[in-house]
Amino acid sequence: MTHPIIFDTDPGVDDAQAIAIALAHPEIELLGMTTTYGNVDVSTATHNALLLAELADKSIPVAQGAAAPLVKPRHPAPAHIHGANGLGDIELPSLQGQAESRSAAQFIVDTINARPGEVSLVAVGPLGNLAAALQLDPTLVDKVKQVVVMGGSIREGGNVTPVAEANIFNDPHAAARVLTAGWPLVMVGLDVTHRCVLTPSHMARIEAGQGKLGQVLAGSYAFYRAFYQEMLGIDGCCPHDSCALAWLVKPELFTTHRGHLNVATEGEAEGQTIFAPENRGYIEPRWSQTPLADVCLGVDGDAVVEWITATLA
Ligand SMILES: [Ca+2]
Repeated sequence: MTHPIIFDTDPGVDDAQAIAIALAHPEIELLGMTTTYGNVDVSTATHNALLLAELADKSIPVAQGAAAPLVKPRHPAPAHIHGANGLGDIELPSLQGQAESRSAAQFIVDTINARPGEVSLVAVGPLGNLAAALQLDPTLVDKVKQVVVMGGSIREGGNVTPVAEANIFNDPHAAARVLTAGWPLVMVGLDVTHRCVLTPSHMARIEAGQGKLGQVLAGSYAFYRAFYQEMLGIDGCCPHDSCALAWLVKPELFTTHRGHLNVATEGEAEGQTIFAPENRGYIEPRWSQTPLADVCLGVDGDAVVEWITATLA
């Protein structure tokens, strides 16, 4: 089965690897990329998305989107994790192509409406573009095939606050709209991405298999790896964004639970994702009133990392 997708992204080191997978995997048809601020400014995200496709000798439409959160002020981009250029501050080749004139949200609306019921939205950055697309065309909830979100955390705790994962924290108001919109949605969060560790030997296989793109992936990985070593004490990286594509193509490697999602938009728990399992009663019904969604809570991490590596080797 082939999966036509729109990839919504803020590249970003782990985004870059996921983009390489979306470009390479025979069962993924990459219809376009939409960009957002997050790991980098949106103009840098757009530049990197275009460049990564060029390095793979592919011509893929890229539409630029959100430059800032819907409501809250923007935090500075995390240059200590992804580098100021989003790709580990390695020297990058020059770019030939340019972005679409359409906005990311309009691109999402047009692309899904052109093939109703067929297109999956895979979102691996802050969720402003998906929120904006929903506002432009609320009927997307019935026309998208599925929405796969890399973001959030249920049991694992957060990575930018004690309870919040970065993509959700970056725009909790957008995330609240997207995660409760009532479209078919699966959340691939830290509960599973932290169980996947891509080691230097996996990366060596990827570098060898990806030509010019492999050099960029390997160079940026080296920078990202230093951060992981310092912060988490592991020799390797969690390939967060690639896990969303692993779910798309190999859902059998994950355990999902169905229930209701809510997002804390303000206060100490800002950006926390709250999961109420289906049919579970609580002292008040308020956590169980949002539409049902699926969340990944378990994964065969070794198999996911092997899938990533084999796709790119
Ligand atoms: Ca990302």
